Amino acid sequence: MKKNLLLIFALLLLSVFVAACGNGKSDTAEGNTDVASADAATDNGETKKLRISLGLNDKTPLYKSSEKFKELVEEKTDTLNVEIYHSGQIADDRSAIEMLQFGTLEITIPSTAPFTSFVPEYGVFDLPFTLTNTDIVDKVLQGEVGDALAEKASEQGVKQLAWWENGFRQLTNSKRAVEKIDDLQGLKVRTMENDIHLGAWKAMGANPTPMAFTELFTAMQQKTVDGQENPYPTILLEKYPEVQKYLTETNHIYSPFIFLISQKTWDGLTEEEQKIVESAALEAGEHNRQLSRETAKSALDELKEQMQYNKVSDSELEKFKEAVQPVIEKHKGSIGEEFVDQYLDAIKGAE
Ligand code: KDG
Repeated sequence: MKKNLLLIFALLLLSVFVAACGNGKSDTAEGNTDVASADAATDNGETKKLRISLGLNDKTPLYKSSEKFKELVEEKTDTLNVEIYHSGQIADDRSAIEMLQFGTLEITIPSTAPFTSFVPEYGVFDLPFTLTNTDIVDKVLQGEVGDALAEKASEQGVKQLAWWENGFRQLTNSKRAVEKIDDLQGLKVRTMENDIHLGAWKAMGANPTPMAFTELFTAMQQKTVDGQENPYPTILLEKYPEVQKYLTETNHIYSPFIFLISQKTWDGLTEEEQKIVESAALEAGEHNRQLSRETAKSALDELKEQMQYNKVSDSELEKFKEAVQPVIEKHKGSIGEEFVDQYLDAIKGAE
């Protein structure tokens, strides 16, 4: 009898001990980290952990430039430890941005499109056919418009440290070649979670569906969507030719990536650490733009071997531009008339 009581007591003690330790996993409402988010910011009291959440995989210029950022930071200080999580392992773009606001994640580098839910002014980049080449892009982003946007980001509890590059977006689909605007009729195109993209593809006759990047490949594989639009490096390196047959060069939008750090994380860094992190984000951004542009060229050559490629003629593209004009007019209001005019003037000034 005494033995049984002792056994029950030992089992009770064990169950209490296990419950107190937890499983080390923490599922935040927004994301899924395999480190307890409570102490994620510090490794062991001496170093601060900077986790970077990316939507793209570890073959892309975005990931390789994040490795460059890690190298630049860790060669300058041993008080910061950078960890890179790719393919949406921690969260999709919008959830990652919310985690930065809460301070449960340190860094994310999304396209600007999902960020417009937080700062509408970033929607200028979603106005189709406005940015037309990388020289103009660099002048606009490194000028007043770029600075004004970074300033607005800080009102949302995140700090934009640098402009990186996603690139000029192109269309792919599994149904048919898109030579003219009529070929878009009824095509189920996935768009980023952004009303301007949605409105633009509707205006061109497609049947668009907004979707997080993390769900895109499966949606194409299961034919829930016919197509999507992304820059050449993403199309190639995320293996879209496995599930898409047609590639159409449209250059309909230029997407920047924005290097965002949680304001809470930023405020927890020393002045010296802030200098190191900011200069690393800027230097890795220069590396990223160069790598992105080189990769876009080589990726197109490879994609032409794997997909049926066509470029929409300039005359036909005029019909695409005409179709989206009302969408641009409509969203001047949601973005802010004055800021859109400042953006369009900056483009004219850079031409
Ligand atoms: O990490 C960035 C991606 O999550 C995403 O922003 C890429 O352009 C993109 C898309 O189509 O969602």
